Formats: sequence, structure tokens, C-alpha cells
Amino acid sequence: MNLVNKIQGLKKEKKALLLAHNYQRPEVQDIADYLGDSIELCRKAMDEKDADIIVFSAVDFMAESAAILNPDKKVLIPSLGARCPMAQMLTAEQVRIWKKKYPETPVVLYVNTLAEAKAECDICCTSANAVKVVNSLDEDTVLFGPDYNLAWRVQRKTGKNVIPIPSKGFCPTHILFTKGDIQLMRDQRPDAVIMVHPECIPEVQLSADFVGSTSQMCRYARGTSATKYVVGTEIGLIHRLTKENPKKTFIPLSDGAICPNMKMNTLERIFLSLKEEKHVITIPKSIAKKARKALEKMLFLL
Ligand code: 5XR
Ligand code: SF4
Repeated sequence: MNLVNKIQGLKKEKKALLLAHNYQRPEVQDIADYLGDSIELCRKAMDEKDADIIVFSAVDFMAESAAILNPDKKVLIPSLGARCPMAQMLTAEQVRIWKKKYPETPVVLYVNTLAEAKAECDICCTSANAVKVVNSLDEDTVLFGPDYNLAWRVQRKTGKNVIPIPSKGFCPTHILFTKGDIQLMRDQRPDAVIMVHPECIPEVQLSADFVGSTSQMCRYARGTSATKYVVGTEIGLIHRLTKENPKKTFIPLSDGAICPNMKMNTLERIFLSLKEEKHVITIPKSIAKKARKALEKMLFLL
């Protein structure tokens, strides 16, 4: 029996759900029960009342959110090493220090943070809803972290004073795109629509045709009549876009846009994860409770 069949068999036997982020390897995307951004996947996990086990094929903070929002399910991450470097850029202790400095200012944290940091914030956001979340607050000044580039976008779209914490948090994969990459594509593919992620640097965002999260890019490509798209995000998304829109062409803005952490989840690791029921995500109750509040505040807003 091949690996795929073995995984399918174990999934059935153990009442397990396989959830894969849009940046997962093509072969992983192809066998997932659902594909999406982290919050879409967390919602799927919440909807699937019959599942006992969730295999969350993504990086650490995403599996943590799923565990926080699904306390009755066993949430597994296939690769312990799949850790988002951006999430490491803002610790809970650092958030506490910023809060002392700005005691009256609400703290909005991108879901790309660890549970401990989330527990210190007022509300979470994703790259899809950050503007909406900040607009929902009464205050005109907010602390926002850890992504500096997303903070820049939120400031621009809301007109509020958005203080980035830390001052320059970033995604190592998305900051690699340059304005030069976009200019090259404009020359080579003048008829293509250029989409980029808000984790890209400001000048890249300003020279693109569309800026959005992975879920927003999927919706945009489906609902727009253009037939060629340049995609400025992790290349994993190209597989999904191509599958969902077989008559359209998707070109990576750069072939090098790979998140090595996302790619750690191989079929072998997913198989072992299911077979041995590892690695279980556990979050201390007191932290989970506070982080859950911040996540739910965001979910109720949508
Ligand atoms: O982790 C990422 O860089 C991906 C992404 C996305 O657009 O899917 O930015 N994830 C965030 O929006 C968090 C929620 O999924
Ligand atoms: Fe983290 Fe960037 Fe990878 Fe997303 S793409 S998981 S933000 S390193």
C-alpha cells in the first residue's frame, strides 16, 4: 500500500481530519480534507464535530490556534521543527513591556504569534481582516505586531496611529520580493495581474495590482476575468490556484519564495503523525483561556 492510501486508511480508522495550509507541498494539499489559511482551517476543525484528531499540516502558531479553539480534540503537528520565524520575533514578555510603555493603548496581534503572546493581547487579526479589526476599535492609536509590513498597510488603510511591535518584525519569505521583481514581470508579462501578500515590503505592495492574504488571493483569482496572474506569496499557493482555475495561468513572482518551515510537512511525516499520534499540541490552561478570548473576539467580528 502506498503512503497516500495508508494515510487515508488511518484517517478513517482514527476519525482524523487532515487540514493543510495553502503553503503546503502539492502532494499534501492533494490529500487534505480542507485547504485554507489558518483561521479558515480552525473554523473547519470547529465545524467537524465528529473528528477526534486534527492533523494540522502547517506551522506551530497555526496548530496552536487550532488547539486553543478545539479543546476537545487532539491536535497534532506533523513536524515539531515547523516553526514560523515571524512568530518568534515577539515574545509574551516583550508584549508586556510594550503594554507598560503604552498602558491605555489596545494591543492587536497578528495570528502569527505564539499562544503566550496572544494571551497578552486584546484582539487577534489575520492578514485578511487586520484592517477591519483595527477599525473596530474605538482608539486611534494601537500597538500592532509582529509584522511591520502588515502594520504599515493597516496604518495606511485605517488612518490610525499604528505602532509596530517590535519595530521591524517580518516574514523572511515575503520580504525577499523586491520592486525590481515586479518591474521585471511588468516587462515580461504585461497582460498579467500582479497580486502580492501584505507581508511584502511597502514598495512591493504599492506597485502591485492587488494586495491580499492567501484566502483573498484565491477569491480574487476566482472572481476576476483576467487569465494571467503573477503571485507574490509563498509558491505553495500556485498549486491551489492552478487546480481551482484550470483555464487560468499563475506565475510565481519569484521561484525562490519558499517557506522552509511550511515545507517540512512531508507525506512521511504526516503518516507518522497519524500513526503514532504525535506531536500533540498542549497549551497551559491559563494561557489557552486568555488566547482564546483574543481569537474569539476576532472571530465574532467577522
Ligand atoms: O503565514 C502566512 O504567511 C500565511 C497567511 C495567509 O495569508 O494565509 O498570511 N496567514 C495569515 O493570514 C494567518 C492566517 O491564516
Ligand atoms: Fe511564517 Fe512567513 Fe512562513 Fe508564514 S510564510 S509561516 S509568516 S515564515
